[in-house]
Amino acid sequence: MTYECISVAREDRVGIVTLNRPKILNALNLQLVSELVHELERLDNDPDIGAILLTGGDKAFAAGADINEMAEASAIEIMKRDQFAVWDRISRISKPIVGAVSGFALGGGCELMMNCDIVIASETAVIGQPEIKLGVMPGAGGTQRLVRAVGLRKAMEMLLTGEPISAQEALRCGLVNRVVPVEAYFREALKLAKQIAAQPPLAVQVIKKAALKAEDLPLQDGMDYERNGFYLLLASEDRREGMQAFLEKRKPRFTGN
Ligand code: CO8
Repeated sequence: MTYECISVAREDRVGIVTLNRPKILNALNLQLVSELVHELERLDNDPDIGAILLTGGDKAFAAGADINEMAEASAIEIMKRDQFAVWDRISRISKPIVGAVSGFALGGGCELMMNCDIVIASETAVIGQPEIKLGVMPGAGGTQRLVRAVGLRKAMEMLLTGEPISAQEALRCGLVNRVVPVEAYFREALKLAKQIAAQPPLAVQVIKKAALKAEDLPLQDGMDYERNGFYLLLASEDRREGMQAFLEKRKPRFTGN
């Protein structure tokens, strides 16, 4: 499939997806989201890929849903589009997604960033949920994921004022993992994605899934879930290889089995 709104590349075992509508600050139209989900699922099914890097441009990760596409549409038309059915598939990607975020990450852009498992931000990142200023509200997880990420009070302030926060503030409240100069954010994120992609693939996916369960499940249910994953990995060939390599003082060769 050829893409118009994203570009794709690959380095070692990392699939790199770049949002690519720079003139309009990577505003998320239906086509972009559909291409993005198609590519994420393709990478998820590719055994030669161990992690995904999702990025935009230096000026904008994504400035939100494409307002041109929403401005004239009726509520019923938007409901019938059921665009969230596609969107929700992003949260079912089983491989880790590292976000490399610079410039504007607003509205749907912030929601997309929150779908990343780890985020490296540039010092220039501006992050927020400005929907209230348009007379609407977040629709792709903004109220739910932001509260979980930064806590109720901080999220409430961001959601009700619509004012964005800086990269440093996002770091303080746990919304991003690391803030680096704009020249370095992509490189840092790629380095991290490569490090994860070199880990045993089964363990990576089972750990990601279990960690995400912590947001939904009561503690004991989460512990039970974790334990099942633990036993499952004990049955893997990579577990045998990992432990054998440790005992033989050599580098392990993981196969994903
Ligand atoms: N939609 C459409 N076009 C946009 C968007 C957008 N979200 N953001 C920027 N653009 C366009 C501008 O219209 C402008 O186009 P043109 O050159 O033709 O005039 C171009 O991008 C450059 O933008 P600016 O000239 O405004 O650049 P500035 O640096 O002056 O300002 C801002 C940058 C502050 C980011 C400003 O553009 C802005 O406020 N943008 C809108 C941000 C916003 O409100 N986002 C939330 C949208 S609603 C939403 O996301 C709901 C999510 C629901 C779920 C979505 C699932 C996909």
